[in-house]
Amino acid sequence: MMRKEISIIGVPMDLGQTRRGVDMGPSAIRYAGVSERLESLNYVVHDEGDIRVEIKERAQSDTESNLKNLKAVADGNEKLGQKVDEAIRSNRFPLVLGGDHSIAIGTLAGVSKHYKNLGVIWYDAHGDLNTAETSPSGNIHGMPLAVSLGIGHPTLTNIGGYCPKVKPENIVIIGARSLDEGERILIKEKGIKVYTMHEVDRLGMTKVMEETISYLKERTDGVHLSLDLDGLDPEAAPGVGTPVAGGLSYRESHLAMEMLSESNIITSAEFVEINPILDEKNKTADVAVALMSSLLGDTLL
Ligand code: HAR
Ligand code: MN
Ligand code: MN
Ligand code: MN
Repeated sequence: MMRKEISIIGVPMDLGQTRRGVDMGPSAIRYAGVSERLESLNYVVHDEGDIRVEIKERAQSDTESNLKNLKAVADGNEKLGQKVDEAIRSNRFPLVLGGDHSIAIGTLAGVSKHYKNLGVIWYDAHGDLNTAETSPSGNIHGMPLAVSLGIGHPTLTNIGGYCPKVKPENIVIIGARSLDEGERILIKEKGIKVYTMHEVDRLGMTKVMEETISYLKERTDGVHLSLDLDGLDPEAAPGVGTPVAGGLSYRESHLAMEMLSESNIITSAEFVEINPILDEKNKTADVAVALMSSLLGDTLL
């Protein structure tokens, strides 16, 4: 069910990884005209501004694990969770602008308490299913999906005061093409549904989305879309910190958003990992806004 009012929540978070610039994502998306675009689709748009996030210079890493900037990432996500929760209570559709993907921890903390069986579509080149133990980097943006399953450091899994946020059978990953060993094991162990690029090539995006939608419709009472721009091919979305070749095209991504719009299953969304410093004339933010617009019912693209 699509709400008529939208809360835009910016999260200038760059502490879940090490490249500078992704904290400017919300600003770039606003500059690309997100509010105007959604207003033209007849939504009432409330831009709630940005969540306060600690600056990198003042953040500190965990002393007992490899988790970078642990406390500051947790604090930002705690605040985000509360803001998202408030938006839903006000009957608004939460549209969260990242920021690196660690912010999905907070978004899901806010969304998930409103649904018995929240579904999650993870549109991403990566699985983001690492833990401190399996992570090759210690970057928390490679961990949010595991954290939401209740797997990871308690400082992260307990954000929002409850754990877990999602069940493995309610998750669908789309676009994966860079999975670490520990992530593969977790996917198998938990039976998480994954459409890697291989499956997208084989089945085509139409079939992938038809299957995803009917799978989630059967078992969930709300679906969150977590869209990492690096799920798209670097040619379509160059402004990301961890680009991986061979990704989803601009057209495939629009088709996916349009099918989600028609299905009416999406109840919240976030668009993450846009790094304006690495971008080409705000191309990636422009793509993000075009995809948001398709997701929310624009049939012109
Ligand atoms: N899997 C790698 C890690 O854990 C890379 C994660 C890449 N980051 C993202 N997330 N952009 O999707 O470090
Ligand atoms: Mn990601
Ligand atoms: Mn990614
Ligand atoms: Mn179209």
